[in-house]
Amino acid sequence: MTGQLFLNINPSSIFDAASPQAARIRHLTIEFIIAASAILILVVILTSFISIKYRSKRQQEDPKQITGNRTLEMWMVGVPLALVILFFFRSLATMNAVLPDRGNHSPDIIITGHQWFWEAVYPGTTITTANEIHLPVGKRILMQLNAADVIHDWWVPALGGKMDMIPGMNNYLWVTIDRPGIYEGACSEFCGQQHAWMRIRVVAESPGDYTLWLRREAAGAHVPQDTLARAGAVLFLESTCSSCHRVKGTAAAGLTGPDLTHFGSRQTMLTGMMANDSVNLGRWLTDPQQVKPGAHMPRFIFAKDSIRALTAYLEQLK
Ligand code: HEC
Ligand SMILES: [Cu+2]
Repeated sequence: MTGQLFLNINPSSIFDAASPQAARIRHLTIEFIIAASAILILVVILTSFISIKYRSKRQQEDPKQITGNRTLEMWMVGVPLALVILFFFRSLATMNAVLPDRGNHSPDIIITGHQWFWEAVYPGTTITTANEIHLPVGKRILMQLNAADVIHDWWVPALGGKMDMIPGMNNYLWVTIDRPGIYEGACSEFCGQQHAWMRIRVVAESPGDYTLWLRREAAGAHVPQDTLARAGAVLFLESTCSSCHRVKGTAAAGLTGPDLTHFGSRQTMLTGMMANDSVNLGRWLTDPQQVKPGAHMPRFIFAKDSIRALTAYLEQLK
């Protein structure tokens, strides 16, 4: 997979629900599909029947014209109306089940949409990370969603509903993930030039694995030992990378770009655009605008050796 530029995405489907919230939405969707299919079939049968039975025949007068048929009209209005009312209440019930009141529950994770990356903060810990969102299975999690710049929208179909992320406003989603796995989704509100690559990757882990992950994430950044990576660490601070990126435990404390404290432990980079490996990292550092046009990271003019040093440093940030 080295240097693979564009990763395939397997957007999880609402039909592979991996949470009770998503299962409720799937249930409602199936009810909808059944009702809509029944209507479609009825309409097709009636239309075909009428167009065959009453097709124009030679030397035939117009058939008898009917105007006004109260019984028929009551059915024609009543059935669709009953369906609309039924689905109105079914949708309300689903919304209440999927998005119950928060009460005084405080969020378990705060996710902020940025052009074009996801920032994740874990309240009660010192952890801030980006792009790959780790969550435990089997626990009812309250996600707080907001945005730093423009409107984004969180949607991982296998895990439940869609929710807008709006600057200056907090929205919430509940999720209880049934089984470990990687669940993919995408930003679902057009948010600018790189919206299409603003993918979501949720890594759902067993409680044991999740606790281990939390422990690793809470630790400061790995201190590079070899000369190359050490040179990279110096370059990172000198080249102003640190004004946009944070590497916990170093002087780099920038907040406008993704947190890179444990960047080396991520499997993908740039919101799932590509595999996180030295080839792609080299490409990105050589010319971010060529890899992801419009990305809010400037192009630096680096010698090849500097790219190698920065890459070595970043890869060691496990
Ligand atoms: C002006 C702010 C800014 C500066 C300076 C900057 N970056 Fe970035 N960087 C960003 C932003 C914003 C992104 C997210 C881009 C995207 O995905 O659209 C990013 C993404 C990255 C990523 C990918 C992170 C991920 O989670 O996929 C790496 C690695 C990175 N930058 C390294 C560097 C290095 C090394 C330097 C210094 C040579 C640097 N950056 C300088 C803003 C900046
Ligand atoms: Cu977005």
